Amino acid sequence: MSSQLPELNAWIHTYASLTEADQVHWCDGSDEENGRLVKMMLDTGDLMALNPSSHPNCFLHRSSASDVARVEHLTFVCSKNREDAGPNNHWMDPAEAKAKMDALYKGCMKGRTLYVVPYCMGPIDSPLARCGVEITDSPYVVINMRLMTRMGAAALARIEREASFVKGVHSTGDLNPDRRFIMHFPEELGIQSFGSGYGGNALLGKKCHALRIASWQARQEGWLAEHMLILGVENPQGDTHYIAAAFPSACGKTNLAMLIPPEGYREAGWKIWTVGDDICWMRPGADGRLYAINPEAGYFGVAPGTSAKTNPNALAMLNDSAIFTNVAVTADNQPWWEGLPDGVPVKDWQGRDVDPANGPAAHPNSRFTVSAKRCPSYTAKAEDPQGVPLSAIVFGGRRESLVPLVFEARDWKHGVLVGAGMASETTAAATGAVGVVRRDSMAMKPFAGYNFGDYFAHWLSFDVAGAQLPKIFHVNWFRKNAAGKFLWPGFGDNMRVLEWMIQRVEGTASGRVTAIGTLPDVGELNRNGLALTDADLETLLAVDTLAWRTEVGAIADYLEEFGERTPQALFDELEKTAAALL
Ligand code: GTP
Ligand code: SPV
Ligand code: MN
Repeated sequence: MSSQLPELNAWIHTYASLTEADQVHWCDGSDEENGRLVKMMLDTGDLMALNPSSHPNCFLHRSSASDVARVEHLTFVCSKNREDAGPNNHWMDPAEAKAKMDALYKGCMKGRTLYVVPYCMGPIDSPLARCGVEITDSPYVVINMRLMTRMGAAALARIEREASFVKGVHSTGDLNPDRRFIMHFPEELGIQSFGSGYGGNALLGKKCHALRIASWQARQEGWLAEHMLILGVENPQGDTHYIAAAFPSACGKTNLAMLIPPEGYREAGWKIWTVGDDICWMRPGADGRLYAINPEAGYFGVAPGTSAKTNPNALAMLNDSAIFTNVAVTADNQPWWEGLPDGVPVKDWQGRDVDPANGPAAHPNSRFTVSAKRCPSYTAKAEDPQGVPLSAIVFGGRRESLVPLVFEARDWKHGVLVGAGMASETTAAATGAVGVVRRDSMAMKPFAGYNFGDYFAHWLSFDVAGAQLPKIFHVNWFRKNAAGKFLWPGFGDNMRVLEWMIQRVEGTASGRVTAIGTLPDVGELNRNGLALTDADLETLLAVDTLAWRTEVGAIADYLEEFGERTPQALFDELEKTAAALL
């Protein structure tokens, strides 16, 4: 097979030759194709069937033990000018990077099949959507891309029509971490990945395309590509507000996106609708509001911590047609991870007999892949080609101290500063130390495809006459007490914070103005049915002036790192906060 687009055929031909692939298979995304690939992987042991009565059509994949998360130190933005990648990215000269990758790709698919995976990020008929083609030698990548994107014949038709697409090349290679690179060529809309079969390193539509390349494209074209969930909050009157929220990896996007409100809210008629759980592309509409689409079609979510208590919607969608990666299994082959109250794991994520001496039974970054349509709170609005209008944008991180439960930025400019100054404790979603506080502007530190200084300026540029921009908030579900316990119950109870945000949007909550922004005034957060002491609530909503002065200084130092590219407006805004803290 081939396509009607000569440029695409020529590119495939180049890589089929270079990699010396045995055969080339153009993926059509059909059920038959998926069935054939699954059967093949069951035969080779790449997949293991899970219990067919409890988990029909569900499979387990175990990745190589040294290939379990994104590798930020091996991820490069190869722009022509080093300054365009910025201090927030690792940079390599494009020619040098290509030479390195060509050498790795040479002959790497001998005896293997090269899969051509055409995909569309976003509803197939949306003007906000963008397409790509991933070349891969991993059937696991193919079956995941089929769930995570609109993959196959329809995407290929759009690519042939538009004659523009992101070119991604991926080979698992020999999985040697010393020969592993994830390269991005934003000027050419190109991605080259080698040596990993895991998540964001290998499913190129996700972080590589939909964030690193797309953020670069978005800057040129006047939109934003962000690491954000999108949800709809429907009130008892039937009106829905859409909210997008950026939290760093493994900091609660999937959970918030499919939250089930507390009982009192449900009885009153509140509902949460899920549009997306990880990535948001947005642009101003004719009415000046920001309209958002979820470019993905599925969820690649963190398994540990997912339970009927924390995230019942996620649990419900995982009992059919899901792929699990690096979870543990019970004696009767049900998937298992830390945080599930029932079931006893017998094999750990590496297939060994469970032994607490080996650490958790499921890898802390073990994941599930599932179609978005399986989520009970899925809304057909996720397919709206125009996207959904945003009422609020939320930033948040994992901060055991200092940062209050919620505050609202003074205006857009201050909101951009709040996003730029965000910090969070690192998690298992990337290799490296866990629990270290680092700056992670807009949760995009690992994903912005260009200089953060330019990125902040791009954010500021949306504040023009006639714009009806969303209000900007910051949240922190992760404050701890002296004993190291979370102060805020989180999960479904985060609904209480969402309600306050909507009251602010609608102008029905007055709030309490502080130096860092507006917080809920006494009594404004709905505490019905909540076991939270007054003292704990006070801690959660306190602004420690002295500690914030230190934080403001740290944010100033951080913004200085981007030199002249940091917009002066952010320093001016920070100065306002500093003055208010005196
Ligand atoms: P990525 O897929 O890596 O981008 O992660 P994510 O931001 O979607 O995070 P996710 O919702 O999967 O949550 C990650 C971890 O944080 C899980 O173990 C959750 O149980 C936990 N978590 C999520 N929300 C809350 C919350 O409100 N409070 C507390 N304490 N933990 C939470
Ligand atoms: C993240 O790390 O933010 C993820 C998982 O969503 S991955 O696809 O590996 O990037
Ligand atoms: Mn993510």
